[in-house]
Amino acid sequence: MSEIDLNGVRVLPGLLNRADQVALVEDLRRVVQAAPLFHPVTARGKQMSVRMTSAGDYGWVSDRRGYRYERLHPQGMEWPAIPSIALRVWREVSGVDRPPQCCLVNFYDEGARMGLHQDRDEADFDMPVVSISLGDEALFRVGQTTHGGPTKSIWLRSGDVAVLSGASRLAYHGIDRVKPGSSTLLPQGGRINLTLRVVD
Ligand code: MD3
Ligand code: FE
Repeated sequence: MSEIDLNGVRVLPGLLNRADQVALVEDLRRVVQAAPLFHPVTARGKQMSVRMTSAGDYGWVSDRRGYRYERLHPQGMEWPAIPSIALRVWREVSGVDRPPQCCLVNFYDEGARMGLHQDRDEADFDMPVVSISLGDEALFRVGQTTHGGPTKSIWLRSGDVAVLSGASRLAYHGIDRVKPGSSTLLPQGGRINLTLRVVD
């Protein structure tokens, strides 16, 4: 499988085979049962179109108080364990010895998107972020480490893994749109993105 470099973002197309994708979705059903998806609200009170939950020691939350990592789900329960397939991907591609402390689960249904942003809520930017895409194809955009520079785009497909490290770790990035009906992995359609992170 040929590796793609998009402004320093390493994309590994189809790293996860179909059987592993199916098994990972099955694990994620258990994650979502234990820690329901919710629409985060920004500090300005605007609801995000992406629904989220997390697995691991920490989950990422956003509400009127701002965004941060928390030990507990907004409804008070502990986050479930990170699925073993996701941990295996981290060991294969992250290049670090530490395990991830958070697996953020983003669910995109038709029309959901994520505006350009940086990921800077983690303590150590030398720790990579690893992303796993499942389900419908998504148009991923990555720019520079400063706002407003040139950007490049690529379609992320089910089974693709992206590794964000080095300079790309602080690059602006986002999801412009999801292509409905482009994958048969999720019976109800939509897209799931997992991001594995070391938090503190
Ligand atoms: C590039 N998620 O959860 S994953 C996020 O597809 C997020 O749901 C998108 O951005 C998604 O914060 C994109 C790929 C990704 C993740 C983290 C990055 C790309 C990144 C951090 C730095 C640069
Ligand atoms: Fe991000």
